[in-house]
Amino acid sequence: MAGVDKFGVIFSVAFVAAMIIIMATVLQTDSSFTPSTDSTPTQTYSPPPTQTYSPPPTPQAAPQTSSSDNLKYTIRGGIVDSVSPDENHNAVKIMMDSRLDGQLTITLTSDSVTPFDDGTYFVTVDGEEVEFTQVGKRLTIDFMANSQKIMIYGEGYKSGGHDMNSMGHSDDSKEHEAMMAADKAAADKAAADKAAADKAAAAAAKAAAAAAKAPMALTIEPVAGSGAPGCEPECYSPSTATISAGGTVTFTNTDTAPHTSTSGSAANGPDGVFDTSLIMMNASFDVTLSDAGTYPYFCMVHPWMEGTVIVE
Ligand SMILES: [Cu+2]
Repeated sequence: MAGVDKFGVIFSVAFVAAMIIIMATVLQTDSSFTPSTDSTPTQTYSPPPTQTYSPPPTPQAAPQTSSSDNLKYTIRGGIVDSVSPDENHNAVKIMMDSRLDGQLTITLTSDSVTPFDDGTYFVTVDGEEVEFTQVGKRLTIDFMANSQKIMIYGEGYKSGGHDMNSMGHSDDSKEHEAMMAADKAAADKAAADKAAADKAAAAAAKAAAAAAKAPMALTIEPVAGSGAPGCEPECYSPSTATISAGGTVTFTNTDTAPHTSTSGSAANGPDGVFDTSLIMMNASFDVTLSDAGTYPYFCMVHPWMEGTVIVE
């Protein structure tokens, strides 16, 4: 019942206000009006000529809504708390209290928000765009129960004079700023993406370099039959091997003949860096090389056997 009482009070206020206006204009002296608590809550604006439900706003209703700040409207399903210009948004703001699904019909004036170029407006109810019916400047807007705010957006505002144009431009520049900000964000993101890509590429290159880095250990063996000439220049396998500094080369003899791997060359003899001495079949000898460089070697037994170890 509290809700009904509240409505009743509001009806009373609206009623009395309407009557005062009527009395002022029509010089009626009847002061016996009492608020009708029987009005249904769906009909906020009760019968007085100030607000009618007849779709076409009749001329006789005009005097009661002649105020330039007071747009003419009718509503059912709720009550209007206020109708005010929202010049910052080139809109008319209607604050309302609705308990039921309802409908607001409002007639905009040349003093209120002006329509977009195509003569239409953009309407939201509680921030959601809604469909509406427009006949001339009269808009009929359906709303759901408990809706609180209807906004009617247009191109501009005439009531504010030329300030409204700059207001419009202000919005444009805000949009522009937003676009600039968006562009900058996109550019920043692109830069960040590129940086990330570069970083990934660098990491990949580093990984590739690491993968390409010479091993710390490898095995070299004489090819089968190298005990007789004819295997050159690849009598060792691999004949040129690369290891990392500090790495170890394991010379393994998989051939039937004994061989050596002796640093130096057949032509100039051993240089004294390393010498496996004679390695018998299935035996091996490890050589660790700490210093980067290119180390040629040969087989003391079979001088046609020559190879190279590269230390990186
Ligand atoms: Cu040999």
